[in-house]
Amino acid sequence: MTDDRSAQAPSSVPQSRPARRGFGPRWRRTEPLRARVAHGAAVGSLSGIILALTDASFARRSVDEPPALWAVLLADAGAVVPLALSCGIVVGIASWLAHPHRAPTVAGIMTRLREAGSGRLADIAAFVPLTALGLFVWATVSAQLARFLLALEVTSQLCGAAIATGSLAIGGGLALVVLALTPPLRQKVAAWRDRWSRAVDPGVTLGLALLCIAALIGYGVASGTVSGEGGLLGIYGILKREELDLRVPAMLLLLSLGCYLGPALLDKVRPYQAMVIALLPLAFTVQAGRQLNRDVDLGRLLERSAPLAARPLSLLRKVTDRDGDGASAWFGGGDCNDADPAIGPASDDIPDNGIDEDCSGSDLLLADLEKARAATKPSAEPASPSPVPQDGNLILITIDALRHDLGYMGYRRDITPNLDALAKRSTVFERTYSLASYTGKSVGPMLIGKYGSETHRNWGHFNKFGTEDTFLAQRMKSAAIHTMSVQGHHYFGEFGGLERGFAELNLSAAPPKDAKWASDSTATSPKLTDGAIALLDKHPADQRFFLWVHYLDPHADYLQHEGVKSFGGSGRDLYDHEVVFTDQHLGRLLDYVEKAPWADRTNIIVSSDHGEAFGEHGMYRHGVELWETLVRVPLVVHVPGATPGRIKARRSLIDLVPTCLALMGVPLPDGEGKDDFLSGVSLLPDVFLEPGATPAERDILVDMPGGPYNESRRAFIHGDLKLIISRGAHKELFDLAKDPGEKRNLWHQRRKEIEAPYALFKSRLREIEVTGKRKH
Ligand SMILES: [Ca+2]
Ligand SMILES: [Ca+2]
Ligand SMILES: [Ca+2]
Repeated sequence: MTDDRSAQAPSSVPQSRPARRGFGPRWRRTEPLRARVAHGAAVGSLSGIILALTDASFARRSVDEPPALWAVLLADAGAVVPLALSCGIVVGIASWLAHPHRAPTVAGIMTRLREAGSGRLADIAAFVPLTALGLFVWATVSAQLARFLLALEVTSQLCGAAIATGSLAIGGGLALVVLALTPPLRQKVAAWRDRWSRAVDPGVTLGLALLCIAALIGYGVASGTVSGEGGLLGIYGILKREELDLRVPAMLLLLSLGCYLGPALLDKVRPYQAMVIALLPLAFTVQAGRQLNRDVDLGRLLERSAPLAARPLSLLRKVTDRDGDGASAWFGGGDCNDADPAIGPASDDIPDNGIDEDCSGSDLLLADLEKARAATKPSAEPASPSPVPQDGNLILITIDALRHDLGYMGYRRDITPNLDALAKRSTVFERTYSLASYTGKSVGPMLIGKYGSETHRNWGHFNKFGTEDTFLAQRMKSAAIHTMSVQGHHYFGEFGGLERGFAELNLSAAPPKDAKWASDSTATSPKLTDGAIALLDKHPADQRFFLWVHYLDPHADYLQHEGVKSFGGSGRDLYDHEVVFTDQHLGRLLDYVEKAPWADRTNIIVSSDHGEAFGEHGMYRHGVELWETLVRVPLVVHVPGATPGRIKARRSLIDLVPTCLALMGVPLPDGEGKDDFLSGVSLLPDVFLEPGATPAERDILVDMPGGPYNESRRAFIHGDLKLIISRGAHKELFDLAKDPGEKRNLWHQRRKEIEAPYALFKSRLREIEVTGKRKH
């Protein structure tokens, strides 16, 4: 008997020749690489269109009045097809290396598995499902171990080492268990063969094991909490988190799987035909290049809400930016002259030179600028404010991620009884804006008294600040005021400058210095209040003091606290529970202060560093954007002797430092020093506003410079118009009075109302550009 097939075939039949290329056995024909790549690319391209349909549906669902499906689909496909096509080519090459003879199919893979197990089928049928179950148990136990270790107050290196070691040990142990269980299961499988012949099929046993794993995960999702509590399988409860977005990994996985198994279906299609099928959908990309120029809002919709199209769209803009000014002339990039880097949407428009440098649609007019200048001339100083006690103290309380819509603002739940009581005897600023939408870009500028772009900072996500900038505590300390800081996180304690000027720093509530930063996994409010009371207890009685406490608990992760009112186990419900918890401990501090002998000369300010989103604009948590929910914060200013009141005019935390200095009688910088200036003004005229008088309207700037993980964002509010500028270039305009949800972009209709006021405001900023390696 011979296996020499070439000897049996006519010599003229080409497939009988030994293969010259490829890694396959020489006696079997190797499919040309170009054919597999062409087939993979065709499958990728076609899958891209199907995925774009899903992606476009996600994008449309995020807005109340979505554009037509076909319009979103066309633009989405334009961005997704090149990505899917590339994926098809890469997977095609990988599949050819793994299966050089023919494209893989599920049936083919199973056949190979059975062939490999020939004679040992029962072994394989027992080993394969046990391995799958073992991997599942390993992943589950390791995740639980990590959850347990991350909650401990140990350094992140120690924690990482413990997780790695524990996970390896668990893996080793489980491998032994799988090996030990294989022989008895093999015997069972062999015994079952008499009753059910397919029992020895590894495909069947693996399928049963996967079903079993799916059921266990399903049970874990149903029974676990969003923090992963609820027994071993409870860890899968974290899949219920609203902010967990698995859409992109799921779509990429499906795409890769399609590109891997799809080429077998195109067996009969010639490579050049497949290539035509692959390249034709790129017409969508060419089309999207123009379509997104006509409909800029559609581009913003894809950037913000299309999980898959956002990244390739940004890449397409980058590769089509010819003059390197950061803006493309295509895909809604907004560059009106892509041959001149001085002209682009991020440029400043020089007035009256006949050139529209910022590509807004018209040249800026000097007359409009003058009109804006005249409108912002400071009005006459209000009547001198009621005397602030000259022997006063100041307690500044900031609460991380605290939304503005609290109890005293009419929130439906009674979550801040203690803060509400303070608000009743204070001036409440109802519309206050933070300086950015996340801590690392908002707290520093707030305590320096300059906008983010004006600070001397590094290119960090959590900025460090140069010594050129003077912090509030430094100014207080120079005025012989005793300065104290109580913090639950090292960023505020000894990282980048926020500690400067504090004579006493209490970090007893903070986890270890290098514990993970992104989330807040331990409760700190009790220790923060204890720390603050301890410092106040022993502060020198003959010295005036400034105390800053930053509470952290409302920051994600949201935790459950025993004995505290509960509203539900996730999302806003759990956040509200954290706010109640924080308010209780804030209440303890306020009670202590009220009973202190110096209570009637102690000013108290409560505010926050940014808001928090719960699905508004499809966002959860904070950062990235500057929507109202992210940047509106509470501001309660209690000045003993001042009549309580409410200020509805918009205000910014840029005014915090001048207000604190005015309250404490510390002189403001004269503004003559190059770096020694403050960009805000004191809020005391509002605190001591005459009855019936109207507080002055002021423009608001929320200024979040770019960093390694965030693009630059700026919001400028003039009257009721809010201009949002993304990456210095893309502009959107919303009318907050008529459209508080910021849904309808009015840039093209009403840009002239805000262009000159913004140009004027920008010209007054003393910006410092900081760049660094962009991470994607
Ligand atoms: Ca350009
Ligand atoms: Ca111009
Ligand atoms: Ca212009």
